[in-house]
Amino acid sequence: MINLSRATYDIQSGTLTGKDSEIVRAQRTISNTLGMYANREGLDQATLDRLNYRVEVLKVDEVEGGLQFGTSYLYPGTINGEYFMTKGHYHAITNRSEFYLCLKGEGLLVLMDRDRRWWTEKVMPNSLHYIPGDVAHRLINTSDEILTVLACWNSDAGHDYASIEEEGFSVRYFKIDGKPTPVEQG
Ligand code: PAN
Ligand code: ZN
Repeated sequence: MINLSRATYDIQSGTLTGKDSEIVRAQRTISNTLGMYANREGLDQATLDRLNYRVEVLKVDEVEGGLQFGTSYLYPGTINGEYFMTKGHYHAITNRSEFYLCLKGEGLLVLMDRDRRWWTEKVMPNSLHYIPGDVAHRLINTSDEILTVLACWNSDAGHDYASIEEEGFSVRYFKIDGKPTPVEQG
């Protein structure tokens, strides 16, 4: 017997298609993510209502040995000069790793180890990024189009957002003279 696959994946657009019950879709507006930006002064309602990013993920059981697969769409823009970014996280099970593959757009993948040492990788169409365990990761969109990134990670990994909410990343990226510029944080 030949069965159909559980879902299809459009490698051009990142669109995941399958049963509604098997695909998790989530989105975050700027009002949901505002706390992570350095300067939150003077933002109007239209800015707060803008989409920061959205994700679609194929639902699988969160078991040891399982794999999760999904797409992140990070919108373009800045908040008082700081590029739109994802919240960023460590994995809750600290040794769990991940691949990112960029489909469209341009940006940076910010990585940070437990000693708060940071580095970045340039994200562009077809760039493939390996994120080792115990390394915090965040996408930054430095372009004028949506940054579309496929991700595959251990389904039991979990997301530790709290550490980043409390301590932040040790670098932020601002658009200064039109160019992505790192500003180190304490
Ligand atoms: C990605 C991220 C996705 C959204 O699938 O979850 O880009 O970013 P935040 O989770 O930081 O809000 C991933 O790294 N999964 O582990
Ligand atoms: Zn992750």
